[in-house]
Amino acid sequence: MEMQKNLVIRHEGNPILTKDDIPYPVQTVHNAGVTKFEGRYIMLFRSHLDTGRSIIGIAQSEDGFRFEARPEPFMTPSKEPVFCQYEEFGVEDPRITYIEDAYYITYSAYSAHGVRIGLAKTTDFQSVERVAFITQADYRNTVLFPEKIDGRYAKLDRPHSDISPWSIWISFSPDLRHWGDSKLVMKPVPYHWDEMKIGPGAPPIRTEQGWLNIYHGVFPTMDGHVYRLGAALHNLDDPAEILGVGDRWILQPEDPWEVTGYVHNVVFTCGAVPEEDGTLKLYWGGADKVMCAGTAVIDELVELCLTDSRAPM
Ligand code: BMA
Repeated sequence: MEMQKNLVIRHEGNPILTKDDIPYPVQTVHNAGVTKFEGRYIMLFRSHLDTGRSIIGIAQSEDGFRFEARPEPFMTPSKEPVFCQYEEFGVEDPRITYIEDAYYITYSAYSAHGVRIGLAKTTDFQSVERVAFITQADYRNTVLFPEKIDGRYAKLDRPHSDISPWSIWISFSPDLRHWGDSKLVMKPVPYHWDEMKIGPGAPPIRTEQGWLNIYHGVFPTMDGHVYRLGAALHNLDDPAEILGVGDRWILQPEDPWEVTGYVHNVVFTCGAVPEEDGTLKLYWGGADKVMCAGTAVIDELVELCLTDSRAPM
């Protein structure tokens, strides 16, 4: 059998950001959203405090690999009504999408009422404004498409369920606040690396063949759960239609800081940056403790989805 090519090439400087690089006390640096802003890379990263609750910090970089954290966090649980009521236990896993003229941040808001998704907005990465909660409880992993599709905004997310394995859904909105027309688009597959649950990872990336969705999938073992990353391709004009889901994972925990950490055996992405040369910078949290980066060729990920596919459900 031919050796399979690694689709994601790890950066030799991994981990690229750890708690030792943060100028205030944190226990972890992980699950970061990343985007380009005024020629630089901006990273919004999650950190556990020693209370076990999370906040979101900000770092910037010239090359996308060497990041410098700012002295203050970017988002901490809101003190303002109505937001304070749903963020008391922390803010987690930010994803950033540039739409029209602003950067939108979707994040998980934790409270005694469950986990739901908040939408915040910035134009300068100095100040940030909460817009609305865009789901009820219990939802996680919401990613926004970077443009309107057929006149509407679109998002993917992952509701919780007692009946079905946790799966990826799509919804649409006229204004980013009110969402509907929800539809299931992709489910875990039994006895497959993503059999237990799946969720969106990086915000979808436009390619000529479709929207590239880098998602996470979880496999249960006797030694706990293993989080890996995979790729799916959605129809450009009708993203509720999946054109293909790569049968094999594109990244699994292998480096020591992915295998051992705060939660072992986890690679978890909240962001990827497409470059003009057709490559992608992919960012992931290693073992819920450190930030890692790698590169991939976008066409190779698309090809995986189209030529080596498993059924979307
Ligand atoms: C998920 C989320 C992620 C985390 C992952 C692995 O359920 O809590 O934030 O990275 O588990 O622990």
